[in-house]
Amino acid sequence: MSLQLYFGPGACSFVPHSLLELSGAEYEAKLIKLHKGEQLSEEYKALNPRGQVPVLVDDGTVITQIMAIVLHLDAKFPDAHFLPAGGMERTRALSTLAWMNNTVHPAFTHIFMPQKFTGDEAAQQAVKAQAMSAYPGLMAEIDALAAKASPWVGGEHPGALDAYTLVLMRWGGLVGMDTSPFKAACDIARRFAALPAVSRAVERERLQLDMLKG
Ligand SMILES: N[C@@H](CCC(=O)N[C@@H](CS)C(=O)NCC(=O)O)C(=O)O
Repeated sequence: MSLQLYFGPGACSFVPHSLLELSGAEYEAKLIKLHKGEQLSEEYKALNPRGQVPVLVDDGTVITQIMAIVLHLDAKFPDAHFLPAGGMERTRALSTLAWMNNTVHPAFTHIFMPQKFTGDEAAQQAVKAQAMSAYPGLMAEIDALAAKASPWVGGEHPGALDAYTLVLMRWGGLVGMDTSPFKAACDIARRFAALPAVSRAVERERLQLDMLKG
């Protein structure tokens, strides 16, 4: 078995990165420097023509998209319980994961990379401002989910929802949003980061968590 994960420090690829550490499996962590545009190199685009992280390569098969990668890892390492195993709990967890990936995450893409949406500089500021204004509502939803965690967002085991909570809360702090009202979500992020396996991913990515004020 050979596994490689292409990740960018601080990016959404932290989700599969932390899950791979939790799995205990051997894998190769391949650093892509997004700020240097390495994701746009010919070599990387031969792997993922969309020029994005994460990419998981499992025995030579390339898998992109967090939803697919998380489901793949969950099936590959069932004992790790990255998602609830079945029933309505699994359905709800998948619904939340999809919302984090297709709604909250792209809200940040509008803030980090408004140039993806318009070439007009004034319009870019408007795109950013609009996404910033959505933040408190989106974070309040994540915080409400975190407040019901027992003890993790997906239930008994730490997993994909906790990892995404950490990423999204951290991004909020990074772009100067006030994370202090979202105590339950910040608590999940800190507790997840402190797990010995996850802390290896945190250290490899050199993530600072001091922007989590809640
Ligand atoms: N829908 C994709 C989103 C991936 C994504 O947005 N990746 C970002 C990092 S968080 C990226 O690689 N950005 C670099 C770029 O677009 O140039 C997924 O779920 O994997």
